[in-house]
Amino acid sequence: MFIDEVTIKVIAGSGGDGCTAFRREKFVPMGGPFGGNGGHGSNIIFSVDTGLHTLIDLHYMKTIKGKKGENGLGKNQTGKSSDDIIIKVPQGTIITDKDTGLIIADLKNKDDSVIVAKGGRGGRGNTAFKTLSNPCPTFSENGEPGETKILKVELKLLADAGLVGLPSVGKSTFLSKVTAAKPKIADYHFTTLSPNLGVCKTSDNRSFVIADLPGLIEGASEGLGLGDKFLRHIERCKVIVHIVDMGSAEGRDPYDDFILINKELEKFSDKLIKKPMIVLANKMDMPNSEDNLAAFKKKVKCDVYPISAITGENLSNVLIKIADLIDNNQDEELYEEDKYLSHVLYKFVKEQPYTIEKVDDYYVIKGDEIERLFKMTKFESEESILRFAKQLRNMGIDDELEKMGAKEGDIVKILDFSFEYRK
Ligand SMILES: Nc1nc2c(ncn2[C@@H]2O[C@H](COP(=O)(O)OP(=O)(O)OP(=O)(O)O)[C@@H](O)[C@H]2O)c(=O)[nH]1
Ligand SMILES: [Mg+2]
Repeated sequence: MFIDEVTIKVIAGSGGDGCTAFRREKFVPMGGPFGGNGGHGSNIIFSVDTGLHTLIDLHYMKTIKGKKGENGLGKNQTGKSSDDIIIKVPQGTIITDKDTGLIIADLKNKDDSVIVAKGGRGGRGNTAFKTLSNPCPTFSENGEPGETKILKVELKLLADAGLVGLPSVGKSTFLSKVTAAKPKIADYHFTTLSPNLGVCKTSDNRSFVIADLPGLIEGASEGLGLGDKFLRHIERCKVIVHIVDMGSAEGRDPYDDFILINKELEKFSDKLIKKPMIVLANKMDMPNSEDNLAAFKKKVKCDVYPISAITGENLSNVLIKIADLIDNNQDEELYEEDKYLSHVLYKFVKEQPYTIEKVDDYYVIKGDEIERLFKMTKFESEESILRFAKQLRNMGIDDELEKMGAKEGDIVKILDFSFEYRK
């Protein structure tokens, strides 16, 4: 099965918790704090594997979860960090954050990889909080939660040349003759249901990647047949190889076919039709093909290369022509469907520190920063609660509550925790 779009949830590992411990040794009086920091939680990384050509593995995963870092230990020992989770994806995978709509990465090179969700840092142990005014803190932090994101993962195959044409014109036969790929070939329409890739070597030792795509029909750009689902894979090809059937066994006029396909390409996106195109007149071994070719050549303005995919006639010459066209069209913009994709937008959305809303008689505080601080606080220690209260004050939450008319004893909620408001 060929899957080229997947929505998936990623939850990076939280940091390990910090440790509260004290030095107790026989001849060391007042040993002081001795608790180590937690380890880092696992990052979730997407990394290109050139052997993959579909997102099927992700399709079955649904959620990818990282591991928590190990907790800190006594004797100031730092917890072990968790290994990163590395997910292999095909070259040409584009990852978008569904909440912000920002593209996190466009993995177009064969060594590309990106952290899609960062693991949390380890919570600090009580040793880390030691100061002159507080030489023996009795609290430590929980680990930072790992980032959680909903990702849209899309695959836009990266091939140098894309084969287009009506069904049964011989696209798959061509691919099978010029590469080692073994696509299904048959005399009925829509034999090819998903793209096939092959690497082709020319007689002068150049190589390029060809994508064989399902056949296009009238209305393909609006979704008819296998439709627009596959046209987007052509968006990233440098060159379009347009195959026309000169045998006209089905009684079709090759010129009408040629115009029909071009119209669909243009309707899908005007960038497609501007791509360099090479026209191959196939099935030249058929009885009427010479006459058809002569008529066809009179009507079209571009060069037409006669071939027979079945007998192999003229194929090696044509490959040289395709390689030339690819080499002469290394201009990024021509085959980059969206300019912004060349500058990937990494996260720059400012997180909202907090919002306060009055719901019934409660004040509900929400926000990434405040919720993170909350999760990193261990509420079992008095000192740690006081520290949290101070952090709220420093963020201006106390002032904001007062402005909203909060009175002594009113209930304030953060996540599933409630406490009383005190001035
Ligand atoms: N005589 C002749 N038949 C050919 C030639 N190339 C392909 N065919 C035949 O045409 C039929 C369709 O070939 P495919 O390669 O499956 O065509 P396709 O364009 O990939 O078709 P779809 O995948 O359905 O879009 C098969 O029966 C092939 O044997 C050729 O050069 N000469
Ligand atoms: Mg085919």
